[in-house]
Amino acid sequence: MIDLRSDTVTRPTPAMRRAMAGAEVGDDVLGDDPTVQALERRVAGILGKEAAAYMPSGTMTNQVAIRSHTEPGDEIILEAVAHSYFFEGGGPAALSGVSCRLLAGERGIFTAEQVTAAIRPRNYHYPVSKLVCVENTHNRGGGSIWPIQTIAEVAAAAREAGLALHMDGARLWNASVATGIPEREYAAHFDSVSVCFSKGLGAPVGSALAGTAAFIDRARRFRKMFGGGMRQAGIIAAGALYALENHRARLSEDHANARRLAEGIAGLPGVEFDPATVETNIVIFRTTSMPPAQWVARLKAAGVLVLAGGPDTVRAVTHLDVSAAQIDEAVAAFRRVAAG
Ligand code: TLP
Repeated sequence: MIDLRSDTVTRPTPAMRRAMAGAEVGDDVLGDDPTVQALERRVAGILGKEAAAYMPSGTMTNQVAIRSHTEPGDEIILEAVAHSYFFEGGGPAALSGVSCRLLAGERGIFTAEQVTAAIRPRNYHYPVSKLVCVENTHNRGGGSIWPIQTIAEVAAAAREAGLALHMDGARLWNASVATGIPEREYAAHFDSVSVCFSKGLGAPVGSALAGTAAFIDRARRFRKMFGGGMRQAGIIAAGALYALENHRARLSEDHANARRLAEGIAGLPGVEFDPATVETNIVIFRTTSMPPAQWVARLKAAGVLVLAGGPDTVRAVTHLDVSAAQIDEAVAAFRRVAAG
């Protein structure tokens, strides 16, 4: 099976497993796991932030960030199909008691004007606008990369009104590798940034939230409250640290493979999308010949796993466990399925 469902499906490499097996550990809730601490320092350094906290998932880093920036009754501004709103189980309402003001983005990207228009006037009839969230790369936008200029404009609009900014950088690594813009340059526009080790980087578990020391101190309280205080977490943090040092630059191979897939399947009967929109490792196409579930089932029978992304879309994601040769096999399977 060629598994293109997500870049979350990767398995730790033998070298990563060795790093994990040999990791020094302590009790991280008591603050003495040296490997977790090394990972947190390294992430904070890469992102140019004072501090970082390791957490079990990207969902938790986003939800802890939202909770740490807000109080119940506040409002956050984010894109209509942002992961934090669309795919995190209603977390903002349940865990932070905030309402979500949704902006319609273009492949997940919105403008400063949209932010300004969405910010509530200071009047006690309204919720208090507190936070703007940006997802870079944008998952449902097809792995789209936010132009740094647009980020700067959105940040300026938010700051002018006294709002904080959070970046869901689950795939920030992909954006940086694709553009050559260092992670810290993107991060400089945000008060907090979450990054994932368990997607393109290929570690088995974990994400980190970065920000000022005071912000991360507050976030650690909510991490504990949400059940994310882990004990000998150095075992998994070692995999994350290994992934960070060894699997970042190679993301360009995943991007090349995504383009190879996109060019191979664009124009097939029933497949509609512009392959030029594929900027990183996510390929999303509209299905016109049969419903997405049928594409998924037929591709599976042909040896390729993908996910239905919406009422008329299918998603394929490249990652370190898929080679260029397997992409060619996947394209051949797509051709067979498209031909009926
Ligand atoms: N995305 C997963 C699914 O949940 C859809 C995937 O397969 O792409 N932010 C972004 C932008 C994400 O894409 C994801 C996961 C998360 C946060 C959450 O990360 P986890 O799965 O670690 O909670």
